[in-house]
Amino acid sequence: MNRLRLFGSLALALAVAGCTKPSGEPAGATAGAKPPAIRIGFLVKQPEEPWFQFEWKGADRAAARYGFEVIKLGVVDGEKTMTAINSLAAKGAQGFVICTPDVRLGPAIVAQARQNQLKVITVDDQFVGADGKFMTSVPYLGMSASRIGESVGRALHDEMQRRRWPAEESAACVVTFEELDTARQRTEGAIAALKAAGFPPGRIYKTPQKTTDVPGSFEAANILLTRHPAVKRWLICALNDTGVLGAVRAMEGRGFAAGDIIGIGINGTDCIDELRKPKPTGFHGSMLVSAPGEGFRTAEMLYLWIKDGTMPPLDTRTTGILITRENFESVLRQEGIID
Ligand code: FCA
Repeated sequence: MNRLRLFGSLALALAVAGCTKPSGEPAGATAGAKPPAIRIGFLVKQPEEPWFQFEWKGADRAAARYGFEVIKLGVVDGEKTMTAINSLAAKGAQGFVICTPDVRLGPAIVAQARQNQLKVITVDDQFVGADGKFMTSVPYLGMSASRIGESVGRALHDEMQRRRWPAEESAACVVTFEELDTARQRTEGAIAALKAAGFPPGRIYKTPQKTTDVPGSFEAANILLTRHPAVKRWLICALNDTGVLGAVRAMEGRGFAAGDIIGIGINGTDCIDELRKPKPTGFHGSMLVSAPGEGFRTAEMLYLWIKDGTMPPLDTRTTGILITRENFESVLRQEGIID
């Protein structure tokens, strides 16, 4: 099956407005002169996270297909981001795709890009302007966060019913990171679907993670477990796989058996080792979205924008499918995520 099939079949260009100024000007080409080689940056906030490594893989595939160069850089904070943009310009790049370490850096990133005549596409985390609103003039590709979150909530409830858990002994641990919109939309979606399925709203507990890594969600879940010692069985959701993994580890640390935990993540890329463990853990599954597909598509859009002046759609959303221990190997293989 075609590698980028999930992405291809599920990606949906929602809105293309024609009125917006591109965030960079076309690289100048003098009549008769050979056009400069196309070189783009692909900047990500958490280069250690498999999700972003798979996005890079997808960008590399686009580069191999079209014959351009990708410079991959981790940008863990604002300072690194600004340095990276300057270094891309110095290397002769004409644009970059970015998942920013902080969405509020949007205006500064756009200004720096303009100064260096670089085009910008955002992936995953949409820029927020000084007015607190999304910067919808910068092309964005990311998850249909609410819908994916709702699918998580429904899948949690289905699995709980399959296991015949009594609602009065169960609760939902929702590890949140609400300062990031896509994260908030995902966890709110999960909560809404749980409520719609009939899960008692008073047994849905949010707990904020300070950092979006395993230690951050481990700590958040531990605080919740201390507050609710009477709960016997837990559902878990979070912004991504990593958020759920930390909470699963916290529950294991408190003696909960795998059968008394149902954790469902988002990404599908950061739980592969977990799903491969010979014995099932409380990490039940994940909503897989194609990271290579997102990397390929954004790099391709940027390349065509630079080469032909084709303005990318301003808002493209992707959706996902549930993977569990039963189907993950075959689905991830089809996606080109594992060999
Ligand atoms: C955010 C998260 C990542 C991934 C991405 C699509 O950037 O931090 O793990 O879910 O959205």
